[in-house]
Amino acid sequence: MFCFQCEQTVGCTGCTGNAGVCGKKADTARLQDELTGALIGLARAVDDTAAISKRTGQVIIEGLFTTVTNVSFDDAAIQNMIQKVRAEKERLVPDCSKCQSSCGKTDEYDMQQLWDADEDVRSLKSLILFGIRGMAAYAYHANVLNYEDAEVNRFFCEALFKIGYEESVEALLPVVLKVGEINLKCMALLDKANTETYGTPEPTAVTLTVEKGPFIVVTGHDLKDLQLLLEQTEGKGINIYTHGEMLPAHAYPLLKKFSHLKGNFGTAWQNQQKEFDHLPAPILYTTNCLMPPKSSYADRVFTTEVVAFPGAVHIDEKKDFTPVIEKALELGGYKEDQILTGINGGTKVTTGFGHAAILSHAGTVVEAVKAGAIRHFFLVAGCDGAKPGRNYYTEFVKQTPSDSIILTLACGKFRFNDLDLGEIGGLPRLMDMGQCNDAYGAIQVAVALADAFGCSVNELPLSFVLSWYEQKAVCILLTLLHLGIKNIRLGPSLPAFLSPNILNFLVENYGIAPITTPEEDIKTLMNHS
Ligand code: FSO
Ligand code: SF4
Repeated sequence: MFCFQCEQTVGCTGCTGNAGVCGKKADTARLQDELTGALIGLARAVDDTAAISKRTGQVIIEGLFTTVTNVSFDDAAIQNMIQKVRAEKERLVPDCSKCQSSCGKTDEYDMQQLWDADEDVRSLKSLILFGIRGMAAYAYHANVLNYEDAEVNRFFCEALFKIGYEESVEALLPVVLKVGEINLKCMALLDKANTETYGTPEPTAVTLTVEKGPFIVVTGHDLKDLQLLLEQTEGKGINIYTHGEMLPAHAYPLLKKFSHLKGNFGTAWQNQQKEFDHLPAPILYTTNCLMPPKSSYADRVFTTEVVAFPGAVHIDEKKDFTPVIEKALELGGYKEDQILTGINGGTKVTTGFGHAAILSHAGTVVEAVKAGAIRHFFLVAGCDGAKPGRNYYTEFVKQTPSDSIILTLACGKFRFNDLDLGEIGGLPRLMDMGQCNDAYGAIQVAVALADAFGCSVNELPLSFVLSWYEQKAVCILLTLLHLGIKNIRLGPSLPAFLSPNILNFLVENYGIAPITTPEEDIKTLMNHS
């Protein structure tokens, strides 16, 4: 096997051998390559991307999402997905499979060609592929709420086609940046889908205490699954707790009205094997990040949508959560209330500072900057992971000066979101904007501030300090580059799929740099603007 799509890849070069660090087996990795090759074949069969049908778009989105890190470990599910892709191609070009003198134009792509390509071409194609994999997750969540964008769907096809066709750095570079451009549209679509369906997020305090009695933990990003589970558990004496990237759900008016949506359990994804050990409750995974379950809780793991693990009960599209509900009642939960804490000992966290909430205080913020009460903004955001170097982000936040504001989003925030950093002018210094896709909101805030000060985003006293782990972080990074954002700090290590030349290009054109130490980076970043 060969896979180097996430941050924890072996030796910062690539997972090979029998299994990856994430627990993905060699056979699964090979099937994921086969699926990607089949998707390229499908994209080749769409002879007019302008006319890509909703059905083809959905198959491509589902197929790409299946290959994101920590989503599907189930070979049978991936094989089914490959068949679905092949069937869709057959529907589009039924004559190709019968052709005696095949021209090869709609052939599936052999991913080995990509892994063996010239290192700069491989680097750019990887950026495109991993970027659209991350973007597919966002498009998928929007789709389940009945929102879709024809331009986004067309681009998945165009990008897949280019991965299987273009061979020059010059032709691939603009496609890389276009992933960022289209991902901005895709995140905007999901923002619209979430807020039009569930209301505008409101700042909300969320307890980390788990009450006694039966409960269910819901993790991942899919708000629709949470909504359906809340409806099906209402009045059954079962409480619901969010986990990981589901935490921001507490801020949506239509979800917070359910009184049995009680609080948040646990911290970021990489702690799940410890935190779920002997948990007296089932866990429903709606997206990544799923780690291979330990035997002490494997019987409580339930998956849905594209998430799958061999042996775990999968809730299909009928969305009957009865097996999860029965498991919660059988396990019974804790006998007494459990006052749990975050990583730094806090007993509650806050979320819901989306772009609308922050921009409703835009006047106060602008005045505070003009009066010198706010000297700097830091967006400390992105994914968490297991590497020890990630303590940097906790230390960074702790060391930021008291006249700075920290905006955060995604699962990396669990390293510091239970800290009380005080307030500036009635606004908390630490504001959680939501899930990773709410990077869209952070961009809206940055653009609005730049407008208010009559300058560019790069001229604002604003710095981006990002942590990455998997492919959604890749598409968000590409969006920031597409917007021309400079001097991003990225860690805990740089992606293995950036070749030295491509990295140089990013350094020279965007000033992107690896994190160093909190002291050094705070000093440098505050001097930049
Ligand atoms: Fe984290 Fe996992 Fe949202 Fe990712 S839970 S690592 S970038 O899936 O998606 O932040
Ligand atoms: Fe390795 Fe990451 Fe690929 Fe898993 S997803 S095999 S950890 S590079």
